[in-house]
Amino acid sequence: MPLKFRFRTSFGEMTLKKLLLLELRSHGVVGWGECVAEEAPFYSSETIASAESILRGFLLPLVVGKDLSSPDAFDTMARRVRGNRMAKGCVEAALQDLFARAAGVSLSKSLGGTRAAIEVGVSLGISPTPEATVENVGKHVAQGYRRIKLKIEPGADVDRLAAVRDAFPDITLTVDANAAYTLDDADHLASLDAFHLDYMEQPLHHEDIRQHAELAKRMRTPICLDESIRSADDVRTALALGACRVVNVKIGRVGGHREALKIHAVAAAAGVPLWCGGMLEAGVGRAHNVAIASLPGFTKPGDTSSSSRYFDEDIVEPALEAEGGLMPVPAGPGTGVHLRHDVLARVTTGLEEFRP
Ligand code: NPQ
Ligand code: MG
Repeated sequence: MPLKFRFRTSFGEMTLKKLLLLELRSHGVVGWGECVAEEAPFYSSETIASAESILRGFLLPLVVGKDLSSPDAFDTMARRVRGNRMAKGCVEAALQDLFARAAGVSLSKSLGGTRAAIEVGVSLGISPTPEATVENVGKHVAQGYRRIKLKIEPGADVDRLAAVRDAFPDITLTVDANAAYTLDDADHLASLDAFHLDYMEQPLHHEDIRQHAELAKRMRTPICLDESIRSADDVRTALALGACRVVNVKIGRVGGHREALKIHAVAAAAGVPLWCGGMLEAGVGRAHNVAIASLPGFTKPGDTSSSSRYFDEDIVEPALEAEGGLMPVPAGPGTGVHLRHDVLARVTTGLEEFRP
């Protein structure tokens, strides 16, 4: 699906979002999952193609034609497959949706959600100039988003932040470096304390929790980990080392809803705030994000902004739209959204069917 704007991060720019959707059917009930891998292995080592291969060869055979008592049964079997969390998360998503629909309850409720609407922020790609950044921030502040996150990279940080803070002294502001800095940049990163950021997301290497703990000692701004957190155990490690004080939860990155719930429990016990990240999902993935973000531990605004910000047309109904920075949690069974098959047909480039 074409994106409405160029999204630039420290690892590149994108204009087209390729979707991998999974529909599972059982006894007349359907469930939908959206794999959050990208085409390129830049945010994560997984790609759409690698996920397809793992789904076909190893994960779908665990569910197609099988009698599962719950989505947890899949998670338990899928443990034999190492890594490939986005592929696993996609299957679990479809199962969670299917089981919730079969039970006639909303996915939010079946996961333990307590909110009727979630607070949302927005993630803004790197703009060419500080002036363009301020303009983009202003537009989204006017739309009511509860937190503005700026993507940053070396050479596009202090100037953008100074301009934005000057124009908007009181907004809740954060940055996300997608691992673009090193510990050698610690003094520079500490200088961003001046901008009173709510947190700084994933400044250092995606596999290095220890270095984030070193950096944390050298600045006041709390660190939020994204890429470095793949599991509840990673959260335990990060908290034990003092590497972060906030956690970004992405269902796909951690391998599914069940692992996200484990993180929710670890964070609750430690009093650590969570928020739900985003992967430029279309309506299926976005609806799963809304459901998980309705849990009580998700106390900071997430990246699940309005679908219309990204796409001219989404593949689901009702549209997932925020107003005044609040996005309603659909109350219907499962994710509470259904597929717009006409829109889907227009963007579909391939279809594969698996039967027992
Ligand atoms: C993040 N997302 O929090 C990610 C990174 C990201 C909304 O900032 C295609 C698919 C391109 C997923 C670029 C946001 C992407 C992508 C960036 C995810 O770090
Ligand atoms: Mg991030």
